[in-house]
Amino acid sequence: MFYSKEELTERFKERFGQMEKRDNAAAYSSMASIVQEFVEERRNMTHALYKESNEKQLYYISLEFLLGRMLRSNLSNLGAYEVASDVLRDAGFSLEEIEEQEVDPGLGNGGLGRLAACFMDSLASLGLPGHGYAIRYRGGLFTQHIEDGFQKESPVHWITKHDQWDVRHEELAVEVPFYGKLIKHEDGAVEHEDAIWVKAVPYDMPIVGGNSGPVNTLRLWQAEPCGRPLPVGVDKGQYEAATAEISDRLYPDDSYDEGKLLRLKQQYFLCSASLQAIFNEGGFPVKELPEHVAIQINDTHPAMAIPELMRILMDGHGLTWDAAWAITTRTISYTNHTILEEAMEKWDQWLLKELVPRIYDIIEEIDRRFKATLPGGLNEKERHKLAVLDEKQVKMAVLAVVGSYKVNGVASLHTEILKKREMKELYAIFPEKFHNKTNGITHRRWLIQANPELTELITESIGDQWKREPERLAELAHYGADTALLRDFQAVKRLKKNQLIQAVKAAGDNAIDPDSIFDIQIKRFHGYKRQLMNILHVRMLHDRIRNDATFRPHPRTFFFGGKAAPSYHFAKQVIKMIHAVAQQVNSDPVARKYLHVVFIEDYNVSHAEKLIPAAEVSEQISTASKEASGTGNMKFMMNGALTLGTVDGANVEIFEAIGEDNAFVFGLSAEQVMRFEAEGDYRPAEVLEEDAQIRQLIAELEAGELSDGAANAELVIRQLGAEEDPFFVLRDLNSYALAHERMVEAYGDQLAWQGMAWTNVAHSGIFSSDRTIQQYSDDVWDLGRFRLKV
Ligand code: 26V
Repeated sequence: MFYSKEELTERFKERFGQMEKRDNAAAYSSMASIVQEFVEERRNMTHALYKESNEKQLYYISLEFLLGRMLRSNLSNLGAYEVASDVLRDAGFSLEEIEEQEVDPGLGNGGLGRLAACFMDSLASLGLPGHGYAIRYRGGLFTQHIEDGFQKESPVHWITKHDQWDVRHEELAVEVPFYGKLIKHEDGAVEHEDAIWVKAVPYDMPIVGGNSGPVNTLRLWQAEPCGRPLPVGVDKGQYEAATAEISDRLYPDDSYDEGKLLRLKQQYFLCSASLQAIFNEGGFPVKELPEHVAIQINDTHPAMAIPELMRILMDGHGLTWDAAWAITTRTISYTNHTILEEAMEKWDQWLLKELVPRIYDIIEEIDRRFKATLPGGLNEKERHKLAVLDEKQVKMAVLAVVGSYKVNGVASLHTEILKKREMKELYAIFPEKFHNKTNGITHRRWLIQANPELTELITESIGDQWKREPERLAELAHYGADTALLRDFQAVKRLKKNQLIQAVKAAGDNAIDPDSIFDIQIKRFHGYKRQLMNILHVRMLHDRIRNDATFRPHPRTFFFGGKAAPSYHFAKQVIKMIHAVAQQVNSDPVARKYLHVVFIEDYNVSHAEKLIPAAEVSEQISTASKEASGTGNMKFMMNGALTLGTVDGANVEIFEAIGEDNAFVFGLSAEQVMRFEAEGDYRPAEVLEEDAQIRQLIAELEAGELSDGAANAELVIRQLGAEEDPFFVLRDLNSYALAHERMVEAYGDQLAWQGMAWTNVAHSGIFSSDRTIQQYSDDVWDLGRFRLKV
């Protein structure tokens, strides 16, 4: 149990009294440090409990953990939000206001990083011994500023501003070897000479779940110089700078081509430090590792955990190759998060060989042995697909599949595409490894914390057991025809819309109509996510309003938010285009009664927590087959927004759960897209020939109308034209517009609409990450449940 009101008041007064300035920042610091110390103690107790039990532990290794703010989440999971709120109120503060003092640590790009954070929450909430390993980047993802409609980036150093939730553990530091050369002895022993060592210092962050379960650990590694003598010729100053760089900043997700060396250093640094720490925890004979430890690698980014584990087992513990391989391939499992070719990691062989010679050496042997086991009769293409080393590159996805005991996709369509297409050859060899684990989101952060008003309404209807067992939200289905309840539900949405309006007002936009339909697309900017299609459609609506005095649709507000990777010029032009259209629409005296466009600058987890509860329409419009799962789609449905989307990723399972008539489905199917891609016979020009409205839109684009001057839309025009519209924007635009028409019509019958929204909430329980994590535990990790007795 957390402190009583009296205890907490006393503690708060004591800390706050010592503050120099008695403002919101001081109130935040005082409260946060009290909570931090409380959970840190629980974390230590949990650690002792795990050690004593000798039960299997899971380590989730990920280059990204997109946590969001901690104070609310920790208080809420401790069941202490109310008491903290009361104590602060008595002291003249509002908890909601002081929360805004907390820097949102952006240690992730998007879905993959946020998923890792949701998983941490679910592991702790289910009482499962699962811990995260990551890098303590000094700078998270860049801050986005909009200047004249263009995205500008600036670095953020969250750690300097951050009231620390993590604790440094110097005594648990390990050392990671880079460079140097290998000396191979006749008996097979390998020595690594003249290596340059980097110290990895862990900072441990407590992960508090709901349900008063154990407090797990997210360990963040910081790179520092270590005391070993440097090899001759290595300059001390340069060494120190290069060391600090390793944990300096998170890579944006398209910069695979830039600064490759540093990204590779980060990956090995994380893998090596984490594996060494796992062995240092110890408590079991090395050969029993798979019975005591499961390691999940989040995409291929930490795939070097495979050769690193081999290295430790062979060079450190003297195991033979076969013994080490048997252990490795029973310990490590891999999740794939994308089929986009450009995100499939490949490293130049020479780079690995130079930077991590022993690791390269082991990868070479993995490849050699694997190739030797391949059946005869494979054609050239198949052999390429099955090669770890291919055309002077190391293919991390092949390494990850070969070295893991389980491989999964993140939604059922995605897993099928992996099996039938992207990894077809590997699947033919290892059919038993492949499985699906549809993503989930923590309903604690995304419903209980972000939408307390809806939480209360749900609890009034079905009691609060659903908080522990979110699938019980299904009981809400019995009340779907209760008009009074649906009216209350509508009132909650209205309230959340007004709260959002207030937040956006603070950022300078005064013109949002609370009666308008809140239509939201928030996610990273990418061609396949098709923010372009959304904004082109807004422009089509604007044209119709101008040209047809009888067309006076229900007012709509279109919200956009998201960052484009700094070197992704196309995506940055789409951001510019959204601002250009916003400018036109919002300043048009007629159109602005019906349309309003808002761009949320520097979109992050905290913004998402305000936007999603206020949403009525959830835009999930990726080109079918491209979005591995999506998790925003789940957050929206759980908050009663209706999905307007393609049959892609987890949308498929959402539509299955709620029935297609409770969503607005449109566009090409994954199969159609893949067929077009295989045949190469999609011709955007044919779409233009048939559709005068789209033709006009393109003409406007070419004339520079949508972008303050043609030059700014050059890449967009090229993509839609010369580059043959690779994401099928023109092809799906018409069916997208029709889906919008169906949506607006449905909105006209508010009672029916609320019923549909209610159905979405009722069937969102299966998208809780508690379900996902339980499935991973049952099928992959085999963990036992714990309770912390305090
Ligand atoms: C790629 C790279 C390339 C090198 C530089 C750093 C970097 C960072 C990230 C990535 C790939 C990101 C892949 C990703 O975020 N996938 C998303 O994963 C979500 C969780 O499974 C899923 O819901 C989304 O559909 C999927 O796009």
